[in-house]
Amino acid sequence: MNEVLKNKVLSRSFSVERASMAGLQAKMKRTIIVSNRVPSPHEKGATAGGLAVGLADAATPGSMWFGWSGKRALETSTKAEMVTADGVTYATIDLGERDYTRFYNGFANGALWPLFHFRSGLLMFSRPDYEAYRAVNRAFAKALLPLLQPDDLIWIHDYQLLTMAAELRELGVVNRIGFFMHIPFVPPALLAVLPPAAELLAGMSACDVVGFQTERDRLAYLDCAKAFLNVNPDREGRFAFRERQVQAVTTPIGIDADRFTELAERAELTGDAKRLNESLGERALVLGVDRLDYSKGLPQRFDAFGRLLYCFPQHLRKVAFLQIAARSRQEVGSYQTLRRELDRRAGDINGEFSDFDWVPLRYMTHPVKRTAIAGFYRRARVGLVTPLRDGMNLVAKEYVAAQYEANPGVLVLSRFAGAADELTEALIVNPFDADEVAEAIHTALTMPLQERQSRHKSLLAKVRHTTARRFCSDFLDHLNGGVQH
Ligand code: ADQ
Repeated sequence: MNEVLKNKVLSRSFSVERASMAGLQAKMKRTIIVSNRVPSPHEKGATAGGLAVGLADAATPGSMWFGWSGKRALETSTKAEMVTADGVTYATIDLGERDYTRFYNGFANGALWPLFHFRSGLLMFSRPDYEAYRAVNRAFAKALLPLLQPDDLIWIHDYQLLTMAAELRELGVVNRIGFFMHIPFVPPALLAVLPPAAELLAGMSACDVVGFQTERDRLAYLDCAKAFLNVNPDREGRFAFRERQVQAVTTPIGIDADRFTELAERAELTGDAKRLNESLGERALVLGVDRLDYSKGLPQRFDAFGRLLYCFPQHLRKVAFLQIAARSRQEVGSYQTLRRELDRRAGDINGEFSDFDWVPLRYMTHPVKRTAIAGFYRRARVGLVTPLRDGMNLVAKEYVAAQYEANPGVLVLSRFAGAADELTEALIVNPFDADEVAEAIHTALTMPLQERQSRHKSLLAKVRHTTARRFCSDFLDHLNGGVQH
């Protein structure tokens, strides 16, 4: 996974208003955030509105953020390096080169990522990779141990760290531990494909609270727990496991919507937005923004755009599709294949439909500044968010927050993104059906203003309700034992 992007996601996710969180923490205990990558305070300002803004809100004074520094060394470090900035302690360890390859590229991104995105055919399992995964989770636990205080709340994030809680328990840690799964969860029949399925579930279930993006994911986890751990969850999703009570909760992630709207407003005035405008002229913009990842359904999306041009020729020369697909995980083979596949399909579509003064599909893989992206969303008449499977998908929420309320664009959203559970006023599509997606783009391009406004109004209200701040406080309330799901 492109770790810089991932950090942005996490950073924004922890975007908790300082005042409110400070109050919360006074009532509660110190929060230790644990994630595979930790945003470095030195990266501040590196990208306008990205890490810089995210970091400011990521963790509140007094809290600690623990994880991998992003650096590779000869061996995985046993002791964390500490940096304090704005009252937040960043504690990081380096990963040994071999651990990085096997844990990160191997088991996390070569086995867990495809499986949890329902792509068992892409799963590459090897025992040495899995052993390295366990070893890195153990190394994280050991390096965190000396930093812990008795009352700390430990909040572990995502699929790279499924077994860390179990390692902490092994080391005698009795603090409350929470885990949040940012990506989807799979039903038992699919999890069974993974040889250490039961061990991974046991690892997660060493927590007090296990959180998911959607109710579907939470129920899938509970089904797996029943099937593999032989437990018996109650109606609230609580079950006893190894003398502890585990509770599964749904706490969907969000964005700081108001701040994103402001960013989009400011972005309109930038050179990037102006250049895009000049290049488009009067044409309607259809926009996709994703990491270059096979879960995002990019080849299918390109095909759908091709079908639009073929089936609805009234849009020829009147529309332009821009796909921003930031390169990620280039060391994993399936990502290299995807890149070649997209190059080919983009070439096919442009070869078929381009004119001497019009290129229908633009596709770029180099990084784009966050402000520029916000401005592009605002200019886009259609936001195309069509992953084949996605935990949530924050691009869908950012697109909604960036629109002009008086003249908003239309979101076309995959039913397999977690965001589709909330954002029901989008045009919901099956991304595997190119004709259905093409029809939805056509509907979006021809939708009357009043309908666009009314759909957008409902969507914006939802994006402003389920914010990053709410995500954090809901989860931490559960972890603090304050709220029952
Ligand atoms: P991701 O798979 O990375 O996150 P997503 O939620 O869409 O997916 O977040 C991507 C973020 O990166 C967005 O904030 C977007 O603006 C930004 N981004 C994308 N392309 C970019 C580019 N080219 N340049 C700069 N920024 C770019 C995982 C899960 C998701 C879940 C999140 C958070 O896969 O399902 O929503 O975590 O939980």
